[in-house]
Amino acid sequence: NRGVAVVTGASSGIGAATARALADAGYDVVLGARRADLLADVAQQCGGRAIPLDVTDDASVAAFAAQVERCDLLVNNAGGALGTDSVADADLDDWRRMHEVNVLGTLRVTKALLPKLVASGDGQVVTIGSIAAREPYQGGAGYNAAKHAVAAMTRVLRLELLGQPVRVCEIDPGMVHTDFSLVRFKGDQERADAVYAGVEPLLAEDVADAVAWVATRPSRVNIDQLLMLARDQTSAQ
Ligand code: NJP
Repeated sequence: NRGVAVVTGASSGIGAATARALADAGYDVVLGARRADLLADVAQQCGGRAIPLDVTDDASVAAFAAQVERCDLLVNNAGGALGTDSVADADLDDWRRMHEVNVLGTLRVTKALLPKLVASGDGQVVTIGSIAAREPYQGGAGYNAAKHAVAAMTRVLRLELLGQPVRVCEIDPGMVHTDFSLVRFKGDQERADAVYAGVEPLLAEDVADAVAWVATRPSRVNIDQLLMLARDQTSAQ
């Protein structure tokens, strides 16, 4: 047994696949997200424990963290994009939401579980960032900005923890076939499908495998950053 892994946004996509992969790798998995039905299904698939979590809500994060007695691995996965605004047409509500979920959500959960990660004696934080943090693309300024902030916070966290028994990694996926684009385009399936035109996207399981690989390196190894693209994807898609 490798201890307890906490996965945020575990109700679908990369988070759900990661919960399953970490259970297969020998972790007891704690799953958090808002959609309770989906979360319960995934928890059942991986023999894990589902706890309601809204990473944008201080009280929800506090209640979640209070129910996690031990944490050896935190996977900050909850996140996503909203809208396709140019800077000139930016929808401030979409921007606020993207920053709340991706940036402040990651901050809230990490801050709440950090004492338990240190107490683990071999704690790890794996944050799911994005290619958007490396190659900004047109039409996604708000999401690009949010994931840049996540990347900066993650790298500073690693520096803050030097000398303490906690490793910190960011995995930056490119195109992955999940509900990400459907959420981004607010339910417009046609626009969501158009994103993948000409490129076979990664599967959620591909990213989950990477999380499990990072998590199971010997404790002397810190994989700082890992960029994963679909084979035919340009770096700015
Ligand atoms: O998308 P999706 P992915 N509190 O929509 C949860 C990044 N990424 O798996 O609360 C708590 O299937 C939501 O759960 P629920 C992306 O930015 C993706 O692709 O029940 N949880 C769901 O489980 C994100 O960081 C691509 O609605 C909240 C999960 O987040 C990560 O990958 C490319 C929440 C989203 O699952 C997983 O996204 C890339 C909240 N307030 C980066 N709000 C890609 N797919 O192409 C949402 O570069 N969630």
